[in-house]
Amino acid sequence: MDLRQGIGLRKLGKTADEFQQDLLSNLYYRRGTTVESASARDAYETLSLTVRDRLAERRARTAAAHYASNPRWVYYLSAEYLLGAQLEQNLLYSGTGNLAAEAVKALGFSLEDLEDLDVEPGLGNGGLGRLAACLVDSLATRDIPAVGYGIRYDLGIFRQIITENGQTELPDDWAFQGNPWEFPAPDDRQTVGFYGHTEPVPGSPDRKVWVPGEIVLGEPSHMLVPGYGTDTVNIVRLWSAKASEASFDLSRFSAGQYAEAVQEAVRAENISKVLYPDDSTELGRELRLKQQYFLVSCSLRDIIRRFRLRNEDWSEFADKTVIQLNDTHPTIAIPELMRLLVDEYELDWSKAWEITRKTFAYTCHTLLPEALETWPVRLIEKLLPRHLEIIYVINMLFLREVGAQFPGDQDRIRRMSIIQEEPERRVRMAHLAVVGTEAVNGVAELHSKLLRETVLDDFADLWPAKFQNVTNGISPRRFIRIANPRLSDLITEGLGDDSWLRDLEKLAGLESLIGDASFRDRWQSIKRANKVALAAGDPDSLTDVMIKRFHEYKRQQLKLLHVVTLYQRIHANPAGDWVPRTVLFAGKAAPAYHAAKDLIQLIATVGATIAADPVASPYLKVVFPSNYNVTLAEKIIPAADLSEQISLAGKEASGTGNMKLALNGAVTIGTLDGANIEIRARVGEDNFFLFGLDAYEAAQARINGYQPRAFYEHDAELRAAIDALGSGAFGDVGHRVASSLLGWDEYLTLADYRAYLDAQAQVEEAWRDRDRWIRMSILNTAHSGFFSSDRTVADYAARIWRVAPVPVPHED
Ligand code: TH1
Repeated sequence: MDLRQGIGLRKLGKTADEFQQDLLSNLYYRRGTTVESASARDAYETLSLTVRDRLAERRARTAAAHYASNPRWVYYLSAEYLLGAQLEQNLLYSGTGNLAAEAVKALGFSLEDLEDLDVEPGLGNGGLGRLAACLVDSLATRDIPAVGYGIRYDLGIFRQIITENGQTELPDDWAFQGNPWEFPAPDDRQTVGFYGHTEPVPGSPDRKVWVPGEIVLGEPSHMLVPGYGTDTVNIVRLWSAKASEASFDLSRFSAGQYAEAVQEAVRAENISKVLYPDDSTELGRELRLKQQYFLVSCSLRDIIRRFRLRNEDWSEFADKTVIQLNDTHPTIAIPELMRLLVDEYELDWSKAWEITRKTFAYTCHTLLPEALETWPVRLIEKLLPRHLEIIYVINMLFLREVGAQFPGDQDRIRRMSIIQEEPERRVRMAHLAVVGTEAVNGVAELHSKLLRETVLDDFADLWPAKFQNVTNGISPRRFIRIANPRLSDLITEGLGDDSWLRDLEKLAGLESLIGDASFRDRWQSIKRANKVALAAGDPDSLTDVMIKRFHEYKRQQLKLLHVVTLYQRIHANPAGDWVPRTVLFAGKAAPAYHAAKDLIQLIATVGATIAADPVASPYLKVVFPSNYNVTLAEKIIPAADLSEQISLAGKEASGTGNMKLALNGAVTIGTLDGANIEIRARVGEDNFFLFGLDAYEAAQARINGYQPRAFYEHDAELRAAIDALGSGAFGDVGHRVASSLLGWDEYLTLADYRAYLDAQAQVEEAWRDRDRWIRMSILNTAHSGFFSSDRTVADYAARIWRVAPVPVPHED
């Protein structure tokens, strides 16, 4: 039998009876248990395998179609993936939700019970990791041959517990009970070198031999990434570090030195032990650089192995391969590909450089100076000696090009060099990423513009065509269909079918339903039902949501000042006609980011004070659920009325929570920052509460010598709020937060306070006119279609990757 003619599989069951039989067979043969003794865990594992089988069958057909067409591939390299829970998504994408519900019922369980056992792999920090997950979803949905490469951290982002003492972190051993969604592939393991030295190759001046001092194995496993409404199933391939046999020291073990015997093996396996819990901050630790090189080395070898399955000639490599770098974290891939091509495959430097530059593209996700990675030259020299040599050659040739374009402009050469000289010599990874790629993009219009005008201005002068914008997006399947089934059903009914889930601009059709009073009523009842389900506060109150990582630039402190002012106003006039509000905060702070952790603690303490206060608590409630993650976001977002997007303009590259909330009918209060600008342009100025300085005004305020005290002194309400925080009633944290605001206030919180409170007054006015509010809510959903990650992927495919879809033939 020719297995490539069709994939030669027995058909999986399509009816309820057949699905049931498949489930039973998995229960007996793969789980090794029986109906009588099946626990919920057994049922969960068995159901997951049964659903996975359906996707695996599509996967086999996808691989056959891809093999036959030998297409141009997209490889997405990312240190983080926040994939979210898998069961519900895979039920939806395989179309087996109803069959599954029936089948597990017969076993004595409900689907909801089993979904509660489905742990999300927390292999990322926030927006950057979740973006990677949305993009791989949309790549499959758009039938683009793609693999996402990442690291399989044993411990994901920490589990967070919030108390009045602030945030406590616990390890997240997410795969402790196993993970039914992944396929280990130990036979595709790779060998990764570190440390050591290089030796010249006589007669080949460009080549070197690298003799590593440490060897670590990379073992892959993959998870299936199905497309929605298509037969394509792509994969994400995640690498685990494993010690080689040689690293176990048998002689020490025999001598009773047990700890010493395994010490080298432990060191090797530590590489993929834990995700660094830092978001938008740089952390120059050796282990982090090891993780980056580990990901890159394993993935590039795998990419080359896959290329060579169907191709022989290196001159085709860049035509068949595009590698997208998700921020600078995988940028060491540029010198690594040069090393492989020049040292191992013996290509000329210039040929190798042409291939390398054409193969890579770079997405930058930030403007914050502290998030722009640089690595000490000494560290790279020690850990990756050959790569440093290659970086030096790349830099020399690059600076020669700059010198030719701008003769005598020494200052420009110093600014653009890949090597920073002062105060210590460091490698600027963003410069390396720009020099070694064909395209560079920011993640929202404003961000891409500021990249060209500020941090990368010299590069934009040199290569204007290289710089692009690709505005971020979100998966409508996960962030409305799965998160908000009630609203999704209403939309499907209103639009006549569910094709909007693959073509989100169709939501614009909701605008014509806005005049229908019963549609508006149902819209409102659904929002209320979602609030009841969330159970975070009075479902009739204004649910005011700020969910994101804690960072000073995002300005949770501004929201806190608003809460304190509301509290004080209610106290000053208990009989006033107050709009009841539930303010919901959720988010994690990096464990070493003390100012952010202070804010968490202060918010929790202020919240408890308000809850204990009989005057204010009927109108104002602060809730702070623990452990914000994708699963919790999916519960909060459908219940939100107001979306807080209040970063200092020019600091939030894009934001993606802003898109998820607008899509679910929350109205935004926000600054002219990141993708907020594009959201406002689409949903309309009347359906967005704008306030605050713009990015240019903010930069100018800093230059003009911003004085937070002046705002404090001139605004009695602001003064009262800060004084309350610093009064001692909230302990040392209150003092620290108040004095940091008055002392320096890096993110101009006080400058935007009054404008923010005025905008909040407009929010309350709109909320009191319930019909107006519902119309605003519907218009937000109706005009969020642009923010589908399917559109984002289409943009990358057309303008950066130049790839075409490869459809997978459908089989009934
Ligand atoms: C985030 C940005 O802060 C956010 O605005 C954007 O929407 C998101 O990326 C997706 O584009 C970033 N996350 C990180 C994480 C690290 C370093 C830099 C950034 S920027 C570790």
